[in-house]
Amino acid sequence: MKRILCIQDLSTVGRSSLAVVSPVLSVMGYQCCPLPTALLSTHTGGFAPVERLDATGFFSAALEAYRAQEIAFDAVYTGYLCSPAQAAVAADELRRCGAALRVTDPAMADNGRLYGGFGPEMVEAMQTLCGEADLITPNATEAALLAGEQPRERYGADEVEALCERLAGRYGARVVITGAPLEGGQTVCVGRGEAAWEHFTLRCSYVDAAYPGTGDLFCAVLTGALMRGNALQSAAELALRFTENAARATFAARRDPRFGLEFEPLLGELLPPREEPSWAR
Ligand code: PXL
Repeated sequence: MKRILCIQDLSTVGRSSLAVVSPVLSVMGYQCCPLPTALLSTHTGGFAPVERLDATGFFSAALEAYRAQEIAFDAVYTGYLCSPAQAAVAADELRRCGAALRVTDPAMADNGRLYGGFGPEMVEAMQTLCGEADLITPNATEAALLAGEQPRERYGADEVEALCERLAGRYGARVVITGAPLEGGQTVCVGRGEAAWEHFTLRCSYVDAAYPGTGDLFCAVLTGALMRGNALQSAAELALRFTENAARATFAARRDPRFGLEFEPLLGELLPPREEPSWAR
């Protein structure tokens, strides 16, 4: 069974980061090794007060412990990190790990703004981290920041594709930009693989609410699908449709958006394709 090291925070309430990524990767048939970089009572997208326990010392010591025992991972996946110092530890791990797939979800901003507590140093640290990854999955705001540009409210379809291209060139990585708002109201997910045939634009509809942790859900499904051997576009298609369905169901149920996407009833859709039992062959 493939083993995936997931480096991000554990926020108990609100469905983000490890609380989303662990169940998704487990149901997809992987051993998820959740390495918390911090413990939080909730994510920071709307709850207050937020209780936090920084675990920078712990998570870098845990990485040392794995190395000392030569515990290897098939993939290493980094998500929300609490500080530039944590991003530097994560970058060092990506550099040294030797995993076949290194995914960085540069979770630091959305809707044109950095998340609370982050400044330009966090953008710089994420830029360095992205330079060590094979795949990066910024939303439209993060994509602009990673390119050293001002986030914009709306893009033309060609402009998102060009932004994606600039990121692929700058970071030498495959890129999937999510949630890019187009002029005219549509939203797209744009991908750049290694070859031109891997380039794609997928369209989706958005519900009229914002759920923290949506990007985490998308990236977890994308990572799991890639590890099944899917091409970038079909992996992104699965991740997009799963996320879209979870958003629709959550919106229809009129949940408090701070609690995130109610994806649990849909998890069965992510089970690995079943092999026929030997007696049926
Ligand atoms: O990736 C979303 C996320 C993860 N973790 C924490 C957050 C957020 C978004 O607000 O606050 C702690």
